[in-house]
Amino acid sequence: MNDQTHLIVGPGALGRLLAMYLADVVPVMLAGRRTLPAEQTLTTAEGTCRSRQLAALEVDRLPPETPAFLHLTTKAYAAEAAYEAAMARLSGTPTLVLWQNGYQVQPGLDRRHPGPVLCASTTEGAWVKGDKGVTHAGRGLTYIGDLAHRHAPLCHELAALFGQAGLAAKAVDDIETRLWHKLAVNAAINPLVARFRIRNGQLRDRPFRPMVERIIEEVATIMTAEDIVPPALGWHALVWQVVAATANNRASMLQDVIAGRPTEREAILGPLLSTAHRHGIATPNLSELDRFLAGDVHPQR
Ligand code: KPL
Repeated sequence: MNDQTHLIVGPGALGRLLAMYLADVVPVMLAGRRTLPAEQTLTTAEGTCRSRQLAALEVDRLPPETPAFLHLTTKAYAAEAAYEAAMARLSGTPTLVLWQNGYQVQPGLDRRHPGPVLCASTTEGAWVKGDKGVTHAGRGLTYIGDLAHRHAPLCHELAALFGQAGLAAKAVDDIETRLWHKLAVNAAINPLVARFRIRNGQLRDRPFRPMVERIIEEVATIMTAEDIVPPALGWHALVWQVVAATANNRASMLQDVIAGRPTEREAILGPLLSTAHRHGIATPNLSELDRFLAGDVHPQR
């Protein structure tokens, strides 16, 4: 590892996607709880295939040299532990980049990390192909910003680097708002599709459509109380636009439920429910989905 290295901790679909693109322009190291084969294949969104050797190792075996950037690309619930494991190995303080969904990990690690902390919100679509590769399912856009509004040059540097590597990215000064917008979309789509085990597009049909509408109403009320700037389209149009654009997708939370993995319930619904509680807002629909995902309610139609 040298002082230009980008260390990516969390070798799931997003981590591997970033590694395969960034490795064209900077030294990259990919770390996880277990070792992946060094030879990784990227199937691009255009359908071409390319392979490369990546430095892939276990977090517990990371060398002490401090990378320039530490990208945390784990699921939200695994981020704190991954951060601790990586930082315990490094001798210095890298710039930390948080790629998690929701708005739970970001404020906590922003306070805790002694160096600069950037947040990324991406619409890149990817899935893993076993241990050996990643498919770039759909091209998206990544917004990069920092909650403290102190690191604009670093955000621009990183966005430019992603551009050189072939991934569209933009430095923004309102990343908090963008994270809340993504959280709102995730809250309106993910718990319902996970509960009813349906693809995103089926939310447009009965009996799901009115359920989505009720969730959007609750989310919009919470956002207004918290002074989150609404999307230019409005909350309803934003959600339905994403549903249409991802109609054929099995959302990440549905994939987690099917695979018996933990879900990002706490990172997505947690900030909404605690904000609602603080403002005295009733959230019967969000709360019921939260209880279902926590395992307290059995599925019913
Ligand atoms: O981000 C997503 C996810 O799957 O987590 C959505 C927008 C719901 C697309 O499937």
